Amino acid sequence: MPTIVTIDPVTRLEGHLAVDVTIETADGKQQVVDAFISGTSFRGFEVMLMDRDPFEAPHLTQRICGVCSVPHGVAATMALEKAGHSTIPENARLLRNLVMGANFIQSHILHFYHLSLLDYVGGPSMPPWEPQWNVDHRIGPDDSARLVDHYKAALVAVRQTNEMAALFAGRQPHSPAFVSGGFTNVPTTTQIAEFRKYCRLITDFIRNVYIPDVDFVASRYLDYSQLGRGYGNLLAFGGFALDAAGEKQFFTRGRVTNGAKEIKSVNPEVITEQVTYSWYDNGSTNRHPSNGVTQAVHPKNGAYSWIKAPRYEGEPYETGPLARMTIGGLYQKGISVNDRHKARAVEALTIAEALPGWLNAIKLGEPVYTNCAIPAEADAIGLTEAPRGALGHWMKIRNSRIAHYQVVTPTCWNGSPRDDQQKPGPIEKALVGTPVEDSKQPIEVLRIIHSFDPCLACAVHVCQPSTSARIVKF
Ligand code: NFE
Ligand code: MG
Repeated sequence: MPTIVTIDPVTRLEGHLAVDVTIETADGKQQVVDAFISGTSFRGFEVMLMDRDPFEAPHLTQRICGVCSVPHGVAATMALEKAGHSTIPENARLLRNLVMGANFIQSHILHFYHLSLLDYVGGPSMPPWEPQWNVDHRIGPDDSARLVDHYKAALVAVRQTNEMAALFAGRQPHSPAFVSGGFTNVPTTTQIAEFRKYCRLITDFIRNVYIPDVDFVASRYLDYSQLGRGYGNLLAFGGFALDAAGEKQFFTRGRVTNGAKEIKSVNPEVITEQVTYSWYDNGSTNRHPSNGVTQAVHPKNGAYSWIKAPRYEGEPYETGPLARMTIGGLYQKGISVNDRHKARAVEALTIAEALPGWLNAIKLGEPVYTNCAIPAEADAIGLTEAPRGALGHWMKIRNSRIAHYQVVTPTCWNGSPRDDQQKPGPIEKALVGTPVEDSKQPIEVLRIIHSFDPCLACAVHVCQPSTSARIVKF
């Protein structure tokens, strides 16, 4: 007899997510046979942007999130600069990369220590370590105590990465420095020297604490190198521009299908968002984002999420550090829970090691801004990478106002519900086949969901209020 277990909210992620998993017993073992991921809050930024001055797009879209605001600023300014046929100065490109690099690192450290580690390690008898499920924690008291210390050290590291980004960005999150045409801050020798100091501290932390901790936890949970694979489809738009036109990117654009070795090209024209199972008007399903519509319909028969279902040529794709590192040839092991954590840590180090080069390339006294005249009419697109994966902004300008704006975030890809063909989203698929020891405390489900680092809205951290999952049907 199948059991449907609901976890609502799934905590230790950004925003509001719920999951229903169907658990069945096969060969004497319980396992997940189906999963439904639901984004439970409506934000409506795309609607809010309508009829605004296009110049506001980087500032408003950064408010989508408190963790990944920087890439939204980058995507929106890229779109505006495409509209204005404007090429930003070298210094602006470098400053954007430096701020976005610090932003990625803070997100990755925060994710491992503050959002994921509690799935694997028992901590002191106090929040946020309690209340906690009584599950298979395979790490002994001494190692747990060390990891709890690192949890605290990681709070400092996260603060440092935010301070580091704010040196150039003015503040974090939601920087006013991201403007079409460049950057508002003129860097000084003091800022550069300070940023360099933070680089050293953070690189040390990633190399000597974060990566060893990821390896250590994985060594105790080796079965998670086989769990949570999903479709094996990986997608990256590419990010961190290496030239003025943004043609060359530090993280490359590409696509992998079904875990194959071949890196395929990406054609953004074949992306659509499907809404049969989302609380949006069915008439708007399967549209390219340049033509997409955000028309909320709630309640709606069969729908179960506020997330739309982005698809590439009709297929679901996982996006994020594992996709980027695999596509860039920087990580080539597998696709699993442990691989996602490791690829994220490898990416943090890769970025930390790139930062000094970008810092050294800044030319003091050279411009950070060039005028970018936005035309009265334009169709524009900004594709980049955010910590959680491929990010796209599609904009139409008419009569000098925003006439259309669609954002497809990484978690739309990863956390999407069924599409028009009933094909589950990547996290839903990754959950299927997962063995579950105790359906009242399905920690395995949380470990898989957290490995994707989902973000459904801005940061809300809540303690799991009850000690068991809610079983809603038998
Ligand atoms: Ni709110 Fe984000 C990232 C974007 S959402 S954290 O990374 O875009 O998936
Ligand atoms: Mg959208």
